[in-house]
This record gives sequence, C-alpha cells and structure tokens, in this order.
Amino acid sequence: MCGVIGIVGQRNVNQSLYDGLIVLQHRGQDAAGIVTDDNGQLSMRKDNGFVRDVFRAQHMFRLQGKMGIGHVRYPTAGCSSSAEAQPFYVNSPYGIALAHNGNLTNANELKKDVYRDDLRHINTNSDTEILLNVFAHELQSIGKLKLNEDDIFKAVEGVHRRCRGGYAAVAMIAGYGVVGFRDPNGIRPIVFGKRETDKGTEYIIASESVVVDTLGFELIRDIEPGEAVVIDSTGNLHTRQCAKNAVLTPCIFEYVYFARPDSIIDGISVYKARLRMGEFLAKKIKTEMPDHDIDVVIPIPDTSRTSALRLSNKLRVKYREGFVKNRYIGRTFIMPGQQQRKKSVRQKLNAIGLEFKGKNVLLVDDSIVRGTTSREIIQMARDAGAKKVYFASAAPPVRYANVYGIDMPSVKELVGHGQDVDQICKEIGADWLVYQDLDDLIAAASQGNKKIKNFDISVFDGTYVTGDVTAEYLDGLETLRGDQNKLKQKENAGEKENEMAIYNGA
Ligand code: PIN
Repeated sequence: MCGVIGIVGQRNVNQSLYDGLIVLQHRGQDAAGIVTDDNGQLSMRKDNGFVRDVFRAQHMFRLQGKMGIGHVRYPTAGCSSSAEAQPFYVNSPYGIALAHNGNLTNANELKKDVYRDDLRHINTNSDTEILLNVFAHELQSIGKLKLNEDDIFKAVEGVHRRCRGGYAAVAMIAGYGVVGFRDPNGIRPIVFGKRETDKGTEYIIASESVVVDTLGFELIRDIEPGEAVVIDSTGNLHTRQCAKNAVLTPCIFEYVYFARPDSIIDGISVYKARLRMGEFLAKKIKTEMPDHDIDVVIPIPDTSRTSALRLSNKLRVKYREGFVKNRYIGRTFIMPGQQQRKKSVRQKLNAIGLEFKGKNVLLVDDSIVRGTTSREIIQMARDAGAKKVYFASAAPPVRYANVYGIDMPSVKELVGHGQDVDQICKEIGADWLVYQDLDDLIAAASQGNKKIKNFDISVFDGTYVTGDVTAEYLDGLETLRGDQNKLKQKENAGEKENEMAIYNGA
C-alpha cells in the first residue's frame, strides 16, 4: 500500500507536499520521495525511511517550485530497495516524474513490450517504472513538442489499454503540469481538491481526503475509475473519462484497515463504515451466542477501536481500553555478535491487568491475517488474568492473495488459508472466535454509498475484478512473497553483516 500526492500551487509547494506525506504516512513507512518543478527544472529527493527522516532542511531548500508530486511507500512484492523509492523519473519525452499506489498484474508482459516495442529500458523491479514508461511512450507517440490536455488524455487512454491491475497515479510533466489518473476499476483511492489564495487557485491530488482537509483544501471529489485529471502550471483544471467500460469496484480493505478513519473514500466515510462493521458483528454475536457471558469488550489498538465501540454499545457490554500501544516503538538495531531480535508484540502493546483479571473478555481486531499477533495478544490477555478470551474480527477470514497493491504475506502464511473457523480459533488459542460475514462487510461499506454495486473483495473470496489474474500469476507471486519472507528471516537471524548498525541509545 502506498500514498500519493500532487500539488499545483501559486507558491513553493515543498512544505505542503511534505505535510501531505506526513498525513499519508500510515499508507507506507518504507520509503518517501518528492519531485518539484521550478519552471521546468526538476528537483528530486527520495530514500528509504519515514518522511521525517528522508527530508532534511537541505533537501527541502533544494525542492523549489510551484508544483510537485510525492509518495510514501509500503513495500509490495519485489520492491524494497531505495532505488525503487518513488517518484520515478524519465527524461524523454518532456521530462516526466510519476508515483503510484497499486500493482500492475501484467507487469511482466509489459516489461517485455516496453523493451521490444517501445525501445525503453526498465532498470528496476518496480512496476512504477513500467507504468511511467508506458505513459511516456504513449505521450511520445503523439509526437508533439507543445503539449495540451487532449494529448495527455490520449496518453492515459493508452495506459488503460495496456495496463492491468490497480493503480492510482500522479505524474508531473516538466514545465507543463500535474496529472492524476485511476485504473478503470477504481480499486485504489484518489481524490482531488482546491483552495483559493491571494495569488489564485491551487489544486491538490491525494490518495485520501484527509490530506485535502488537513492542508486546508476543499474536496472536489474522487477521481472516477478510468478518469484523468490534468492541472496545468497556470492553474487550469481539466478532467476526462479515458477508459471504456469503467466500473467502480473499490478495495474494501481500505475501509477495514488501511485508510484513516477521517477519510471519505468514494463517498463512504471510513469511520462510519467501521461503526457499521461493529454493528453487524454485534448482531452476529447475538445470534451465535444469545446467552453470551462477555464481561467486557476490548479493542486491539488502533484501527479496531471504532467498530469495537459500536459493537459494545449494541451488545450492551462495557467497552474498556485494555491495551496500551507504545507510539514511539523504535528501530531494531543489529548489535555486533548478537542476533537481531524482532520487536515483540509485548513491546508494542501492554495490557492493563485490572481490565482482564477474572473477566470474560471479547477482544476485537480489524482483521486476522497471519494470526501470529492475535495469538500473542490472546496469550497476553490470559497472562493478565482473563477467565475466558473470545476474539472477534471486523473482517471475514483473509484467505487469498492480494494482487492490487496490498502487501500481504504469501498465501501459505495466512492463518485463514485452507482452514475453517474452528481450526483458526484453535491456532490462535481463543475460547471462541467470530468473524464478520462477507455480506455484512459489504453492507457496512456500501450503506455509505448505495451507488457502489461491487467492491474488490479478493482477499476474502479469491475473485479478481480485473478478470485477468491467472493461476500462473498467483503462483509467481507466491514464490516471490515466499522468497521475500525467507530473506527477511535471514536478515532477522543477523546473517547480513553489512547491515550492522551502530547502537544509538538516544
Ligand atoms: C493494526 C491493524 N491490524 C491489526 C492490521 C495481525 C493482523 N493485523 C492487521 C491486525 S493498527 S495478524 O490498528 O494499524 O495498529 O493476524 O497478522 O497477526
């Protein structure tokens, strides 16, 4: 999962881009980058790390210009080095920088086509570089020195024709303007807004509406599936539908966990969707355990708080904060001669004993993915003296791979893969486990916008809305994710000596 931002302003936009990326930090903590344009002169800063660590004062001074784009990255399959931090840049035609959120499912074929047919070299494993080169080639084929918005819309049409998967992108064309576009299924979110200043109108494009709000812009609307938004450097806004048969099928996981609760995605308040998830879950608990003996409902911070609160209200059971999360959890340093220790759940979360002692507790989480955290938290509740530990997940069992840009472990690692609810319950060590029904999750989201008929629910039911995901593709992804996992384990075992860092107690 990643976050994107683009601004065309009337003053330097470096600070606003930085502030926007800080607001989007929850969408990716792996790498960050900004490119600005100062009358056709592009400046770029990108690296691995948190936004606050990637950008120092000297970088900010260099990032001059009244328009720019930015990105925060969550690593997706095959992508983790700093060379693959975004935005990406290509010098021909015009000088284009691009950043995106999502994943191209036909990246392998495209990479070959881009080389063989477009005579373009792709130098990384990132599908962003592919998307950028497809867009660049489509612009180049128009073959004009002086661009206008029609040319850009035509190029985006070409992108939609060639690319498959989920993508919400921002691009900047040197000296010309900023472009935002969204795949024909609108899987990944992206919105745009404007603000009036003494010098004129400024425009913003961002992954989530919370950025628009916090930066003092006014939300115009979501970019529609298949649509492109062009803002030229003089501040003119143009929009056009660039795909045939575009149908909105947004990713439901945004509402479950990824997006901030104060965002509105495709007309649905994430916060309200989570409240409704709690309501539906309470209904199911009442049906399945009419004589329940739950003494207290305890959320696992942070995301699940919203649904846990509504769930407890509906059940008429007390809501208590039983876990405290350490917001300042630091990096794990590799000490010479010492194995790298993974930060345990216990360092991140601590139980407030008195809320557990002698009680039957219902723990609520937004989802269960690997089940490893859930197992540890259940054990923590027992250690804190709970009599019985029940567990509720605001989402149905995660059983299948995500191919549209959510970083999920390999399918084999999903506790829900090939296991029924009783087996999962046993594996995580709960006394009882309840999952949200898929229909209820869909209802919780769609009640916010009745016009949305379908969501991307692939991680729950294994159907892929783009219709092009083959067993072969999924096998490849599984191998990649499995290999990445092996690599991570190796690193955790301290086998990568060159990654040794000096311990800094400060
Ligand atoms: C955590 C959100 N949420 C917690 C992410 C854990 C699955 N996990 C998905 C639960 S927070 S596990 O709100 O952002 O802090 O099933 O893989 O163990």
